[in-house]
Amino acid sequence: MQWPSAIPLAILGGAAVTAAECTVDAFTEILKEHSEATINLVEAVPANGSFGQPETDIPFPYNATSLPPLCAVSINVKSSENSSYNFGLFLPDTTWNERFMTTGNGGFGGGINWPDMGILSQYGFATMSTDTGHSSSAVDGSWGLNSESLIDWAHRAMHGSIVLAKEVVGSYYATSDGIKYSYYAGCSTGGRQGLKEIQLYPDSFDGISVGAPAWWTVHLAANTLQQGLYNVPESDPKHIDPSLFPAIVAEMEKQCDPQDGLVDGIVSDPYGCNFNFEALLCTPTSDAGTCLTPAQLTTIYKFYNPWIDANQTYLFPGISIGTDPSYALGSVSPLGYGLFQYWVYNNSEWDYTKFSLSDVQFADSINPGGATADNFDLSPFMERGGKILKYHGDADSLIPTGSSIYFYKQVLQTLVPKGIDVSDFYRFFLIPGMNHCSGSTVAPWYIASASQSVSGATHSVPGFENAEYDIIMAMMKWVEGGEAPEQLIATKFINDTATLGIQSQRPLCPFPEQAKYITGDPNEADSWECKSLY
Ligand SMILES: *[C@@H]1O[C@H](CO)[C@@H](O)[C@H](O)[C@H]1NC(C)=O
Ligand SMILES: *[C@@H]1O[C@H](CO)[C@@H](O)[C@H](O)[C@H]1NC(C)=O
Ligand SMILES: *[C@@H]1O[C@H](CO)[C@@H](O)[C@H](O)[C@H]1NC(C)=O
Ligand SMILES: *[C@@H]1O[C@H](CO)[C@@H](O)[C@H](O)[C@H]1NC(C)=O
Ligand SMILES: *[C@@H]1O[C@H](CO)[C@@H](O)[C@H](O)[C@H]1NC(C)=O
Ligand SMILES: *[C@@H]1O[C@H](CO)[C@@H](O)[C@H](O)[C@H]1NC(C)=O
Ligand SMILES: [Ca+2]
Repeated sequence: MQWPSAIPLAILGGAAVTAAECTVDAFTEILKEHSEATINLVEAVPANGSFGQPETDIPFPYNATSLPPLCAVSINVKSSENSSYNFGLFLPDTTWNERFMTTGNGGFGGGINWPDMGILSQYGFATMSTDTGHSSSAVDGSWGLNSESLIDWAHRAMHGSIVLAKEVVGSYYATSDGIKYSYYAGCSTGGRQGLKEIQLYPDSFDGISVGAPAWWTVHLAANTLQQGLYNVPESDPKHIDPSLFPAIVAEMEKQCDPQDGLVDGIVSDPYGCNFNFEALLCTPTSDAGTCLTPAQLTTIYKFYNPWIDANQTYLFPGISIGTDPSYALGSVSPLGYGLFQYWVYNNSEWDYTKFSLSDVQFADSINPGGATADNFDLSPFMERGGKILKYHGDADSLIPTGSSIYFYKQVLQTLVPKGIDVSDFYRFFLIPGMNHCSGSTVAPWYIASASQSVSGATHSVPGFENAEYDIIMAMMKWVEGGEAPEQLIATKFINDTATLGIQSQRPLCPFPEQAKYITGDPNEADSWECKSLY
């Protein structure tokens, strides 16, 4: 099947389908065999309508807007004696594209991701998101004192929601062949959820798009805690006041921006940059407030290098060079110690200042909820024809970019010896300059993935609604058309507002290739080429 490089949206929308009524009665009938399931709500949303639960949905306290006409549904499912989870569905009316799309969550948050569902429903997908079995903000892990809720968050709510949602979607629409393709798009915890699902249940999806996956649950939290502890107490000579952070980033940009071949305000090759840390040291003539003492430099060394503990135990990669340390060094985050307090020691008073390697080893032995997505043998997913598109911002201050590189290399080490060409089903794109899941002041970052949005657009990349620019469409083209993406083009709109026009576009290349500037206007994608550096 030959796919045009621009897939008209009309191809994505299927033939007009008819659907059941958007009423509680209709869904009661659909769910009649499921005593574990209860209907929370069924609401018909008109064209250009808005839907959400802003008063109660803690991580997503705003509505999906500009919606196509659809049926919004929420269902509660009992998962054990002591736990239940909810999932939401957006079921587009006649614009259904005969495909199913699941999206994910962020941090430790519990809530249905109506906003991302809304964006994805614009393509015509029947979309689903689960609250993962609890209601909380992204940094609150206290609900994990209930071990059943922990299992729900780790994988049970996601899988149970997928299975039941597919059944509901199949019954709701009167088509003979049901759901044609099933997809997933999520970032951060959403990235972990997608990887975990295909590791446990390779048949759930035909394709997944996962960003900045928080896949190494225990080590990620341990590292977040460890990084915060590098910079406390404030009385310690090693402490770096946040007012010094801009000077640190500036020195990294000064040295590493040019080393990638183009001075453009973007450190595009943080791993290839030979950064001279000692340039940060104060000299007798330095301006105070722009440089570091030797004690402070050790903090910066630790932060930007892998965490390797006693007996050469590799714990986690460091933050990539050029990344703003404000998030991870600026405070000790509950995303770090919360896991230990509530999920490992079941003690909200556990003193995280005494944290050490033995705590990580104990947490590893518990593996709370079974959340960690570390089964690197992805061959069952490959064998059923599944495709993975993964991406990670090179300036991610929340989840070190290196953890995605580490995962990719672990998959290679598992599958290459079996004679598998990993690029046949798994491609991984670093996004230079992008922070966690989205955003950069100068770099092109927008690829219309989950957890990304720009103002002035309902979905996709306005003016470029095709598989070269839009990761959702790239995934569909790979799965349905058999054509793998050789690159993706990221976009930076002026002020991240689509209606203001394009500031710059640039290719993202499958790891370990990198985009190198060739000639012409650096803001134009075709002035760049993907090159293999290794
Ligand atoms: C859609 O709704 C918004 C907000 O209610 C409104 O400003 C806009 O004019 C509507 N657009 C159309 C095409 O009806
Ligand atoms: C959000 O959607 C809900 C459900 O349709 C609606 O009741 C509410 O008015 C909306 N809120 C806003 C701010 O649009
Ligand atoms: C679940 O509830 C039962 C009965 O209330 C209780 O005995 C048990 O300890 C609870 N389990 C958990 C993990 O909370
Ligand atoms: C390091 O290895 C030694 C020898 O096997 C062992 O006794 C020690 O407990 C290890 N240290 C840690 C922190 O795991
Ligand atoms: C905390 O509870 C979990 C079950 O939720 C259990 O696996 C773990 O061993 C407990 N931790 C301690 C220190 O007792
Ligand atoms: C973009 O935002 C900046 C800062 O808010 C503002 O000064 C500038 O006028 C905006 N540009 C456009 C084209 O709106
Ligand atoms: Ca550069």
